[in-house]
Amino acid sequence: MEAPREIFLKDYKMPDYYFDTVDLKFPLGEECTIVSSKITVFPRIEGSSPPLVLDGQDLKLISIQLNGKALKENDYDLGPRRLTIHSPPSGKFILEIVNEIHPQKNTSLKGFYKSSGNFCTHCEAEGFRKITFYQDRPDIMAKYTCHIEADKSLYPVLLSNGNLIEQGDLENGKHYAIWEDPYKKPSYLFALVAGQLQSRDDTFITCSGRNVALRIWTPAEDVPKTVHAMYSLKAAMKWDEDVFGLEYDLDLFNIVAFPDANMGAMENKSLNIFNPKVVLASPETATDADYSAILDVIGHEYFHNWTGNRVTCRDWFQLSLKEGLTVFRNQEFSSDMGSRTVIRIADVSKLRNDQFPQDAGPMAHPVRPHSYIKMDNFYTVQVYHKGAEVVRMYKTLLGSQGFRKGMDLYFKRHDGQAVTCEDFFAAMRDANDVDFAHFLLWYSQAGTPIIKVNSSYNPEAHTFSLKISQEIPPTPGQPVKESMFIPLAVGLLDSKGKDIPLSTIYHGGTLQSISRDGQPVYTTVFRFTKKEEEFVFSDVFERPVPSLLRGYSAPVRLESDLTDSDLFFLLANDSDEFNRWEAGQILARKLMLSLVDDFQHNKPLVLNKKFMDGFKSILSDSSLDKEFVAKAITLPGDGEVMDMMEVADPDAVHAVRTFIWKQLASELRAEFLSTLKDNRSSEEYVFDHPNMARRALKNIALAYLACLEDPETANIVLHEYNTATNMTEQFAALAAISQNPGKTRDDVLADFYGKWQHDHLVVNKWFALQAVSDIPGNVENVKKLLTHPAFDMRSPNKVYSLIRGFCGSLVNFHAKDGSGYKFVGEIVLQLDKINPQVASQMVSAFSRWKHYDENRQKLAKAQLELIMSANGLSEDVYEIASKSLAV
Ligand code: B3K
Ligand code: ZN
Repeated sequence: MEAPREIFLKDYKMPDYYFDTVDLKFPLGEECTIVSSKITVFPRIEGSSPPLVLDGQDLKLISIQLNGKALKENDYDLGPRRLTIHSPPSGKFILEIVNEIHPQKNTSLKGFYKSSGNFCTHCEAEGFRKITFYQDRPDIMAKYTCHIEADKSLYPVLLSNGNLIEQGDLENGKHYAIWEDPYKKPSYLFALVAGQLQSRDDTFITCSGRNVALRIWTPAEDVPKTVHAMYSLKAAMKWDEDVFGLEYDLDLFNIVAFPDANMGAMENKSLNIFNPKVVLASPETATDADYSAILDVIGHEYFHNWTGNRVTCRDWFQLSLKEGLTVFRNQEFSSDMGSRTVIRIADVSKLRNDQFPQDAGPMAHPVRPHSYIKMDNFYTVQVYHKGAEVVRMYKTLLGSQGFRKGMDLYFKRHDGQAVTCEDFFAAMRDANDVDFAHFLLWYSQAGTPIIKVNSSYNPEAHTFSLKISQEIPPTPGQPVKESMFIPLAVGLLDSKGKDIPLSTIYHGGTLQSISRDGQPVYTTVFRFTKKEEEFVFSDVFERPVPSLLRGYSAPVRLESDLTDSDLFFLLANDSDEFNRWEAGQILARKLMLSLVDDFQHNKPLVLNKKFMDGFKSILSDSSLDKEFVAKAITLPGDGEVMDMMEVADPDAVHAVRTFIWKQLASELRAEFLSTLKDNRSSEEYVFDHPNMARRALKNIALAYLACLEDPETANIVLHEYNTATNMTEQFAALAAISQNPGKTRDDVLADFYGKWQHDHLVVNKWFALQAVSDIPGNVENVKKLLTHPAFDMRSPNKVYSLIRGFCGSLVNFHAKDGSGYKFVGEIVLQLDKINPQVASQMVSAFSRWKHYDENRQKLAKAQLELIMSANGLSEDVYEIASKSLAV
């Protein structure tokens, strides 16, 4: 094996050759597949003929021809990763290569593989090189045809990108299909699927009146579960036309649900391939969260057709150009289809629980990373979710119309091209004629900015001042940081809780008017760009309570001088619903951290009465949206709380959470019981916001009640489980029951498995629920589950449920005796032999080992060292483990 090689953004060079057309042939065999490719090649500089270097991995080369002439062995060099053709002809030429691959043996699920009897590809990133020799980089965009031949009874369905231009029968029970994609694309968007599949068919009429055939392919028995996916696809197609004026560009759009996949989904041109968990749903088997994820992910992959496929990335460092933008687009889509506030809350919670911790640890990297060993390790929350926040900031700064103008210009300039984050920035800037070059730092500087705000009111001058400072903590390779361009949305509340109309602001030596065209303005966006700045509102006639960072206008940590009573006031009154929730969360975070401190000093834990009253008033406020209430009475996640601690203490966080949870449940028992009663419904399952909100509120009440462990509530929860008519309520009741060890838990878990053992997706939920359990000593149960007949280490979904689930347990993954770390360390090494990409996701659980106490540091470090010393370690795991140890 070649030593792991780090690739740097600064080393980017334009390719020496471009490809124009690519014709591929796949006669699918039971032992192996012989891939033939015919590529039209032309040099970037006319007349030059430098060596042509092709990527290729795990391929057996059979032959190479240039312009119809076979190459001799000394005309080329074949290494484990590359094929170099020494002296290609100058000018345009035809390159033909034949090679052999073994999809049946490919357990990495990257490139071309076979699973559950069907063939499938996954090429992003750098996976096409496992299919054939190619310049496997996104700035090589070409037009493809794909000719597939296979046994007709075993593989009746043959799919690839673009349009089906020919199909027919061959001798010996075989058949063939030829697909042609009229759009140029990079190799990572190539796809091929062959197997026993059936489809749900529908049609979408585009805004220009074209009929697009829509097909969702699954094994026959799952077709009934694709109704919601089809609804989501049509909604996404319409939304992109309405909001961005983007129309689908072919007459066919295929989605395939393929059982074994490393990730959620893949946006291959006109042939999206999905993990079934984000396609298949029925009320009996999928939860509201699953339904929402399907809407989100179907939208995301569809939106890639423009943001990713028509305009793609120049190189992999630019990944956020397509991913950050497309996540932003699917967030907006889901917000328009449901509740904007609730979606925003969920997105910000994800940032705090997952993105902030990564940005503060050894794997911190900018939205546009500077280097990678294995690109697959950089499909991260930084690139996706912080990247989406960066796109959101353009919109906050430019307004909806300005943002749309920028998007229009981006497509006008770059359709059919492979471009960079600067190109996106330039389109936004030029379309709006604004100057904010400083904003580009968001792409290159890692770390979460800390913003401090101090306020003061001058009753004589009627001015209200906000003094703001920023600091960005050091991250690996970036010890010193520059100040960022931070859009800070601010409003002011009067003593009655109403928004104060904002008239003028004094900043940087000038007085600027805020009100526009005589219309009152209640929220203004500061452009905060220096280390320290002051913004002074005038005409403020009473001391206001400021509502800062409205809608979470920038991905920062905000520290302000707001008092607890200001926060309770905002919780009760802010017109910005997101900030109402936020005020409650700040209070909850403070409370949890102070109780953690008490716990660590062996002080008795006491729940602040004001907090409980605030909680109670939210719970009983019938004017509030029910899903908002459910979110508001949910405590900040473990990841978020631990991230705020100097030394993360899983035992203390677990003890405090359990304490608050139980206290609230017992003090508000009556309220939770009536919430439960008021939100039952015997109506059929409907996926819409009011019904989801009702179920969310009912389910959280149930979870609180279950922790009381008294016979009456235990019976109520069991009754909910037994009478539930949909998975959202059944699974919530199961989860509530499984908090408490004992016979009821065991019986209900067994009953649930008995009911659903035939349904893989439901069984995965059952694995995950047991894996994440904080019941002490659960590592033994999880070990047992590894041998359960339904578990399979080769299936990523099963590994994610059981192993990643286990890593989420404060008590058991972080067990003081090291049993959790040892267990996961061993699994990483086993998994690495099967599927390095999945293994590297599991090793990431150790990344923040330095954030824990000395004992845990020692135990986790030992596992990382053991992993590093293993023979034949994959580059994927090597990169995460070595970077984790390097801090
Ligand atoms: N672009 C794919 C991600 C591929 C993952 C590669 N390891 C799905 C998506 O983000 O849409
Ligand atoms: Zn994506």
